[in-house]
Amino acid sequence: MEKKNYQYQHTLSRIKECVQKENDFLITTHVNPDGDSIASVLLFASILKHFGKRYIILLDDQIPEKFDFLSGVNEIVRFQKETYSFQPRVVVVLDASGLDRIGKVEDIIPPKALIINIDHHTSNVMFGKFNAIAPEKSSAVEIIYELFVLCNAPLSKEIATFVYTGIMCDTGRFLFPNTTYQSLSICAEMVKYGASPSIIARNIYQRMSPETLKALAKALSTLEFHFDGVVSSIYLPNDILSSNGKIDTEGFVDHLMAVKESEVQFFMLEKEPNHFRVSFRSKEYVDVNKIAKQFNGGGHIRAAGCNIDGTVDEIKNRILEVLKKHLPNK
Ligand SMILES: [Mn+2]
Repeated sequence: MEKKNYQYQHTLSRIKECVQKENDFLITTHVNPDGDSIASVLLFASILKHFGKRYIILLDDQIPEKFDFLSGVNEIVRFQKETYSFQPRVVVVLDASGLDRIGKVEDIIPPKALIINIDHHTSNVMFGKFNAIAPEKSSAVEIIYELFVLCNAPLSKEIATFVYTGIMCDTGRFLFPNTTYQSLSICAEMVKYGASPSIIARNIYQRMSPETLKALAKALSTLEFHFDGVVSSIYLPNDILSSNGKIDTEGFVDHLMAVKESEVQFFMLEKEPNHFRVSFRSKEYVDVNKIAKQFNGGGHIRAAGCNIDGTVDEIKNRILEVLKKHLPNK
């Protein structure tokens, strides 16, 4: 453990040196960006600003509206087909377990670019020249905050807000087991520097569009329990999802955790007809990273995801088959 920790600290120092020495950075993160990934790109950009570096933040996805209160979010460029004249020397990939998670941005990485990989997913495949991977951390932003401190970059209310937001989102509002002494201490420190827990929570959790709440109601109406209630599932069909661009399904699966007996929860979102994004959660003993891996996905022990093609019933049955092997006495 100590050796691992030494390695991690050493990698952070090397990343700091790289940031000081190099110029022309491309910062990116995974598709379907969440609070942690958006906070991570903005926090990393603030380190580059501190050193006066040229950079671009490029994502193969739109930023959900609920994050529009984060300062600098307008700086994030959405990937489009046109070729970029900007040639990055360093590509910074945050909160992504593999390059396949960053979508089309992967295609424009120059072969000679240095890759910095900062992540907290157990399933990270170490694709960078520098890999600062710490699955014990609550979030990617927690790791980048350590780098931020190491770089002596100055804290402000805006930056404190990024860090608090990232940790709040990835700990499921401080409910998941990754809510640790360290993550809470950092959040307390951020509040000292001006981050407002109530304003942040209101921005992220209390601005849902009516269409999203209706879609949630629709998804919950598909609720099914399996294996005596140890597993529960919901789905949202594509016709509902595509009927309105304002539907944001992040966090839908978390509602299933409310039932005492439910250990594993999964949500099948039909992103395109017969193409599903599946999100898994678990509470205590099932490693859902392993379940998602069976379908070429991954993530964390308690939260993971994958893409599967087929009809909703086919997919559900395939998942239940795999889950059965991971449940005691089922
Ligand atoms: Mn994360």
